[in-house]
Amino acid sequence: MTDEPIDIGVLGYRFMGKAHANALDRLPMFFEDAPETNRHTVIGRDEEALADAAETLGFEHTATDWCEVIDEVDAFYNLGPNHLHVEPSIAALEAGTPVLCEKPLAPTLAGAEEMRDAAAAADVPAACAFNYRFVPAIRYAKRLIDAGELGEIRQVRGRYLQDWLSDPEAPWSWRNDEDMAGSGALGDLGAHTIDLARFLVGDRVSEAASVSGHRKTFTEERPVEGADGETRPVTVDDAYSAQVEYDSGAMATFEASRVTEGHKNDHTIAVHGSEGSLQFSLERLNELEVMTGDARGYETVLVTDEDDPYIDHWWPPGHVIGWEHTFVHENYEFLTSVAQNPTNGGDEVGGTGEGAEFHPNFEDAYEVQRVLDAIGRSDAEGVRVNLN
Ligand code: SOE
Repeated sequence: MTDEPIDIGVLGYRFMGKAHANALDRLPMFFEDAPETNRHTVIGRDEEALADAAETLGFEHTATDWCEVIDEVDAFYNLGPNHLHVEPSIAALEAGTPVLCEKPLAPTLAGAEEMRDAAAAADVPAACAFNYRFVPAIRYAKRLIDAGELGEIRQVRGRYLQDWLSDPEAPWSWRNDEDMAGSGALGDLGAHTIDLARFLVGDRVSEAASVSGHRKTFTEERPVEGADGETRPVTVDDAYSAQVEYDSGAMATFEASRVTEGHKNDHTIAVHGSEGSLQFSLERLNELEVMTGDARGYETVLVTDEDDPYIDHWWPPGHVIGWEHTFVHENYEFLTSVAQNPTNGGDEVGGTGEGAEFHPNFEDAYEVQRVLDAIGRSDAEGVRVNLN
């Protein structure tokens, strides 16, 4: 592992910028073996806002052109809107700079394919930030599934429900625009669930073989904030639902919505096998509901023991952790893979968690994007889409 601090350049400084900067701040305090990092440059368009962000988030420099940064830093974090994922990430990889890109990988399948190919050619870590893989209870669930505790996997049910677009007067943003976002609830939220299902049961059910999907836009126009009376069209879905059949014959149902009254950040996934079931809800992220063996119902397992994934890094066992910790774990794994990469002076052995090869990588995220794309096509064409 290289001893030099990893210089990080970050494109974007709002929600995800803060989540990752917070993670970088926590790492040396709680993860003693995490590589040292240096918040080098924050990139954006508005110089005044950038200066504020640099101060608040602890970056040394600001830049308005990502082209000038990708070669200067040891890791490039692409936290911009989805339409900015493709070109800067590929350019960074071509410059030999490891990339951590927010999800979904790209607005379109073609963009995701280009990114996957660039990552395959680059030989440096290329990570997609599906942060829910780093919830301790999710990793605990994967251990149970991998150990065969649920038997043969038959069904997965996943939903991600929010309500922040429920009000038709909620302002328009890039997340409502197909060119910038690619899709709505489908890519923004559904990508998380489809990735999580793949993470949990992918080794047992393989990839999605066929998909049918449905998307719906309930509010066609939204007001532009600060522009009296002006509206812009909503060109993405407010909600989607889908049915997936995996190569193994296992089936999944997925849904997400940004207009579900009464649900704030309700990401729930359940896995049912021939010998047991488990279910997880993000709103109770320290818990896992498990039913195995001869049990006649679910047992609530509090995943806060010192043997549970990542828990020994935090507080004395039994103390709960939160949403922001998923970003700390994700950064820990990604930065370890960067430090261990031979092209960065690392030795490619040892490591923590997943080891030197970081997952979810661009290949994983491309597989998710194939499912997103198939759901979109199924809805547009009114047919079931085969993926094999
Ligand atoms: C959307 O509301 C959003 O912020 C997503 O973009 C994130 O990926 C999700 O984790 C929380 O909700």
